[in-house]
Amino acid sequence: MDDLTFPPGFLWGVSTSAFQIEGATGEDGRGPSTWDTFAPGQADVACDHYHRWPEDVALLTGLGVGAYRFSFAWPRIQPTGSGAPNPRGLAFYDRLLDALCEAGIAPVATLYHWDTPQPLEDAGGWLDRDIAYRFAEYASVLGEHFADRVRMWIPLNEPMVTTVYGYAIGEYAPGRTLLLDALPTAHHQHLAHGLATQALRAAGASNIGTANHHCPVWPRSNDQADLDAARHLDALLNRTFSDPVLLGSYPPEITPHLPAGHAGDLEIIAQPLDFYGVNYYEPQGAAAPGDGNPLPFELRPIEGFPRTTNDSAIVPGALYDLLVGLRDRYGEKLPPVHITENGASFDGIHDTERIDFLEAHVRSAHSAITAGVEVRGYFVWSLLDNFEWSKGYAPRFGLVHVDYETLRRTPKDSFAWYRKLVRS
Ligand code: GCO
Repeated sequence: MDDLTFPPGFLWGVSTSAFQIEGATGEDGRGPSTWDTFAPGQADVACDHYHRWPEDVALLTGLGVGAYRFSFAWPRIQPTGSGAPNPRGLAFYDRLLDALCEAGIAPVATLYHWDTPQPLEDAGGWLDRDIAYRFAEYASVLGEHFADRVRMWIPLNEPMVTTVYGYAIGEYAPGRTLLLDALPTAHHQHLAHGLATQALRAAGASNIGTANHHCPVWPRSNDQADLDAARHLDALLNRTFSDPVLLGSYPPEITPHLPAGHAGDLEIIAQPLDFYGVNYYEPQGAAAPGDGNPLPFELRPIEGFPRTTNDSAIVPGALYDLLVGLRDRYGEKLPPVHITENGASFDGIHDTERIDFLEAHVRSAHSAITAGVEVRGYFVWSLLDNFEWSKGYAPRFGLVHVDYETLRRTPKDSFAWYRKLVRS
């Protein structure tokens, strides 16, 4: 990759999330989350990061990254989702952040990566507007305690995935199958994002952005019916989650499904952002719906590309299209971009496929920079093999292999490759 030059100050990092790596789900006063309910016991140990974090910080140091994106577990900080913070929960992240700062690694904090405190879900979860106000209180707690050390803040990870996988099709916690009736959860997450951004700033935190999942939608053909279906799916997966925060509006395709009175919240939702975080994995195909389909589109697999062990199509060029597309759609309203997640699952320690995947995607991002998109950072998903949600531990996304019997960490070939890239 010696032929590529990145802008000065370009941030190279890696990402993880609390539920996927921490384990220790019953320790130090942590309360149950929706994922403990949805996948009982499955992440009780995970990578045991809760106890092995010093080793993991040493891995980050060895990797030489400038930044580490992690998430706070809401049920560690507020075991029931509201009220006074749990001191032992705060203390865990104090230890982690102090060690990162000492190692010269910028902490990039996600406030919510899907582990909703179960009592809040019992009260309606993201279907209930009240959760946005609970989230803002949680954000103030974190802002007041950690603003001195966290370098970049991301209120919610991938609200699209919570709405679609969590509430529309039930593949993720809390496992609801509401189809388009899930859309109020998008609005309440946006409101939570806006209120949390205000609360963080009021607590002295700066550098606040997003981590939105973007999934370029490819129509099956150029027939009008397929193009219309793709436009609908693109509204649902992408614009429903980027337009409100960047433009203060919703795409017309989805407004009939939003809560009454939602427009009054858009000013809070469209807080100015310091960066726009993009998570990219693969495009999604779409076609006109068949008879009896209650949705205005049908999902189609992307064909003709190699695939990861998690059955994702490998399409590096779509990252370029996505970045340039965001710039073209939002223009001046698009803040500087960070690629807050990109990665792939492959097996083995000698993971040439992962190196090829990452190299091709970094090149694609670089082409977008050359085309004038202000991309300021790139974060690999993930540091460690970890709990891949409904797929369990089979897909391996790490630069570091985890033996789930012994919890031993072994850097893969991709770790050495990334270290070299970061250093150069
Ligand atoms: C995400 C997810 C990660 C997944 C990763 C791989 O933010 O999409 O945060 O939790 O592990 O995407 O599927």
